[in-house]
Amino acid sequence: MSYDSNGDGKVDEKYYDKDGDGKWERSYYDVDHDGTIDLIGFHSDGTRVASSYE
Ligand SMILES: [Ca+2]
Ligand SMILES: [Ca+2]
Repeated sequence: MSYDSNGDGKVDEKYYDKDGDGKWERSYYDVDHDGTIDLIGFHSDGTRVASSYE
């Protein structure tokens, strides 16, 4: 699942369900909208809001 959070036509948030159970495991964020991923989120509880980032 991908989102364009600032509406500039580029995808800047991506969410992945790696094991196909319907819950998110990993997310990638382009915080400054330059096309390069800056932040990776880990979803230990499966919700859209990441529980930790690296
Ligand atoms: Ca999953
Ligand atoms: Ca960036």
